[in-house]
Amino acid sequence: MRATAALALGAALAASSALAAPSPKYQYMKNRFVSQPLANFKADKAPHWNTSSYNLTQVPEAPTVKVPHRNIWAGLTNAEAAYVVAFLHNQTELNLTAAADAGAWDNLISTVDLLAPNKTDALTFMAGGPEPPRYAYATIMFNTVEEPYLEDYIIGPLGSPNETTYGPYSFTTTKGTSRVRNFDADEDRTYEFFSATAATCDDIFEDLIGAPSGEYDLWGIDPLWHEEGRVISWVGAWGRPTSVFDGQTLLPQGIYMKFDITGRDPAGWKFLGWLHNAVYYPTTDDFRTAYSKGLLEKTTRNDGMNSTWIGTDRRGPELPYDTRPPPMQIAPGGQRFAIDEENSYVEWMDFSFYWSFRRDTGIRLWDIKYKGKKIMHELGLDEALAHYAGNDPVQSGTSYLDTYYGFGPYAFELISGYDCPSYAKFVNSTFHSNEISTTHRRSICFYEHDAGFPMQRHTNGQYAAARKNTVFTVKSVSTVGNYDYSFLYSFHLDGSLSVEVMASGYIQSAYYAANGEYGYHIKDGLSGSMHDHVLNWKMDMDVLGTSNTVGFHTVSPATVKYDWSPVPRNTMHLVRSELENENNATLHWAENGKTMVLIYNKDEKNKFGEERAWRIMPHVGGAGMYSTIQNSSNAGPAMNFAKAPLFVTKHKDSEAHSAHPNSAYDPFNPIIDFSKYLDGEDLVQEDLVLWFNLGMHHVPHTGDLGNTVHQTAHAGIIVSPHNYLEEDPSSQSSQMVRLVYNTSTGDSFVEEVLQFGGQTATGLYNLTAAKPDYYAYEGDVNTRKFPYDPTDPYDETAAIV
Ligand SMILES: [Cu+2]
Repeated sequence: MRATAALALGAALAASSALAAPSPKYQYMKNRFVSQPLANFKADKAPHWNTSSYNLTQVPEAPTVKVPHRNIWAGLTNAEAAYVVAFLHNQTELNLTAAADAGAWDNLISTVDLLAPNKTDALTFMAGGPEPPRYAYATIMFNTVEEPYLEDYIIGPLGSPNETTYGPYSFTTTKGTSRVRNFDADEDRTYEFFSATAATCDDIFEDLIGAPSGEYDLWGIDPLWHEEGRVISWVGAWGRPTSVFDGQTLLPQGIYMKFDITGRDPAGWKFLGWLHNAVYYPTTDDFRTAYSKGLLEKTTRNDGMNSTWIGTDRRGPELPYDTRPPPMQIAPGGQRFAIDEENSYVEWMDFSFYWSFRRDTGIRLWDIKYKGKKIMHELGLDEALAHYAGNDPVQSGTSYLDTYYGFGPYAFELISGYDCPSYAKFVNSTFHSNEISTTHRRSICFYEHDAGFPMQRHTNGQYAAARKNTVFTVKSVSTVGNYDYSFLYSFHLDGSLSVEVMASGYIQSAYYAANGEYGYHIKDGLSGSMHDHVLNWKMDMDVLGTSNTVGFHTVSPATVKYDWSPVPRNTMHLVRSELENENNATLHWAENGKTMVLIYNKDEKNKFGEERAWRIMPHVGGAGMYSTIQNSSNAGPAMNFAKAPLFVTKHKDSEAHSAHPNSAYDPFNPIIDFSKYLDGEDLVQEDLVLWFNLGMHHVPHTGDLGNTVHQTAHAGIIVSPHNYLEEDPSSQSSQMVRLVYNTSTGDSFVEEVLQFGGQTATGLYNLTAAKPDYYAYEGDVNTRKFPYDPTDPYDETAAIV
């Protein structure tokens, strides 16, 4: 009986809901199509609005701008780099050999770059004080000794030859010196040792993996290990692609060798064993005996050297209609931002900033202003960790600290129409290594693009309104060996600034045998090798001055007794707190996104009494990533910057970067140990620096073949004004529309279209002009610095792997 009644009641409800469709609760919305017209508010309409169509034949010239002050962060000019190199060669005690002639036992200059002025000096200059003198630093490799090392030297002031001095540079280290041991100074000879050892088992190589060892490349762990005072290298055999596609990192072969390469005398080096299919053989005799007894299991070969799957060309059935040209972006109004290219300065809408380019970390932004007020002094990458794991020692022993290789040398020309729209403004970048200055043409791009969704929209019975969401982006891409990292800095009309990194290119993979715990089996003989990417940025914010505080506004559940309610109510409220000192400044994004992280000057409140703040938050790619491994056997304290999503420190000129590229030489004695920056200093109303990490936990799956795709290998952070202005600044944009409905008839046809001066392009567009000329690529420009002859540059396009 009860069941029947329930069914009857359900049927009644269903009938009722069918009759009464969902409707808004607001009375106004229920009477959406009113017979009585409401006042159609158009008071803001100014007579000067020109909503005419835009004539494509009259695209204006690109705006130009004169830099407000000299770019004190601009990289060394070729002449400055040449001067520094010549100056150092004149210092006989350094005993330098020209890099082009240097062997394993010669001292040489490896890198020359600008030593960016201390913030203290930069702020003095921007306040009208003296311009800071320019200094360079050079990393010198001292190889003439039994214990080779690298050390940074400071050289300057530049431009005043009589005053120029030099000396070891240690000011921005935590170690007290930039000197670091190089345990791999004889890599050419160690490779000979590896090869000769492998060749002793060529017959086994041939039987197991189809060719003698000389057909394979041997490389492995990075950084090198130290075991009981000995320097250890593990190498594995990697297939050599026979095509142009350099997918070697997809071709591990499953044979590994362990070496002791301590010291510089090859007589002291030792071969320590073989590893195959998770079985370790301490001697070649052991390995050979096992082989001859048939105890070596023949595992599936990873034979892709000549296969299309390691390539990137199109394959598989064509997709429907996919050969037709897809939608594309054009810029019919021409360039809507102003650049001073010579001084590396740009203005877009209410933003302005300078940029620079470094060998170690690529593009860097300086003195970022919004609406005439500084919001950041410095924004740039400091280090990128890729920490692998695996059943084999090569994957287990790989923790790339990529600034060791540098992002500057691998920031090649961008692909117009793919990396950046063809209408982008492309500029060059230059770095100075091995006494050669190399310019990568068109390796940084600036462009506006449509976000694909409006910044704002609203409709009601009387109007429909929406605002364009045009984004301004600065981008560069570095192909560091197998991986391609895209770096994007984007500026938005609501005042937001976002930082994104995307990864593509070839994964570094593992041989599949016994690796199931460390990755997916993704191809015959191949396993994806799980790894963490953690990329660390320095973001030196100055919000309405340099006295800043980090606040946490947490959305928190609460039970509250109100006067107007007889019983307590379960609700939520906003709980405010502040970050007091560096002891608590290792921050994690709160679960459920409940805590807003704000930075503000407590003395600068808006007229409602709220701090004029900027909010920093994860943007794309989920919550902030940080390293799974907190106490790495590979990278030690050199990766202390990677252990949490966000840190806050008190600015010090001596704490310029979170990492040093040469720490990778000896990561357990890092030149910069970031954890030492967190030493308890007060953080309330101080000059604060935020250090955030972006990255991904990358467990490659079949979709990573042939290349990882940007779609999911994408992480970003965004900084947005938060009670900083009195309302949304994107309402200033002319690029919006309001459709005014004619309500007098009760119909919703459009009576008027308001465009607020924002012009719309019409007419014919020459798409041929928007088509990139891919044959225009000219390669790098290289200038040898020692001996230096600016009239006689020589060309040598560098290989990238
Ligand atoms: Cu990856």
